[in-house]
Amino acid sequence: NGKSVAIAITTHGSDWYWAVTAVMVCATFAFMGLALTKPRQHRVFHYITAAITLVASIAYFSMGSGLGWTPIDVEFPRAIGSGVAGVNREIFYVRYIDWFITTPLLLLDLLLTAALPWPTILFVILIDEVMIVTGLVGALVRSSYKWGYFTFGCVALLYITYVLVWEARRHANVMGRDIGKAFLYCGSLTAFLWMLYPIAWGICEGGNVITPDSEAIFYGILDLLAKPVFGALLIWGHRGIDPARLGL
Ligand code: RET
Repeated sequence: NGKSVAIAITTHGSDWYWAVTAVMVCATFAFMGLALTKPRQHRVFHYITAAITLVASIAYFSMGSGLGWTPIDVEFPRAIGSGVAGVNREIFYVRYIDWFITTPLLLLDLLLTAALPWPTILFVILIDEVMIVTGLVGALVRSSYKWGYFTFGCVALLYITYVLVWEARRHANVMGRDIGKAFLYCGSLTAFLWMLYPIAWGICEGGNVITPDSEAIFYGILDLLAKPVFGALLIWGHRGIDPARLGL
């Protein structure tokens, strides 16, 4: 845009992004392999969970390849030459394409486990899409309006967290002891991890406080816990649960 003088991009991030890609690919094969050991009527959670790590594999493949990002002028130039107008930051918009597909699938995994009625599931997923899109737009905006988008996203996350820790948890407990337990583990992990994403956003895309290298580590660890580790825990939790009991 003529006034850009420098771009803060990852310098060591690529190797780490490739390592996460490898884990996501392995997890996808593992979840699909486990699906094949079950009768077809018992595979729904394997399929959803494998789709999540498959999409993440492609997002991480993109970031490892140095793709899926765009330079955005930062509100507070900090990473390089503090006070220099027009300093850019590497914003990985591909994360949000990943999250737009995978966060509804993660919620589907959880809310189907709790056997919530489908209109409730649909509404929670639509609010989740609001959260991801406001995060993307906020990340692409330079001015302080970005914090307005961020606030909308945080309100959406508060609603999702309320459904997970209250409505869905209670519903899962009514469905049976084993279902309640599976939900408690996976729902608690999700409620905790998802609250760390806006913190990461605030110090990366938002406030430009930490470098894109540190961002790679922060989001990478969160994504490994929120997708492959969550997925393994969910599939393990379903080992003795017949999907027919959940109306599936
Ligand atoms: C944003 C910024 C706007 C405010 C909030 C956010 C929350 C994002 C979350 C993302 C979860 C991603 C997952 C990915 C899978 O691995 C969009 C960062 C609240 C909760 C679980």
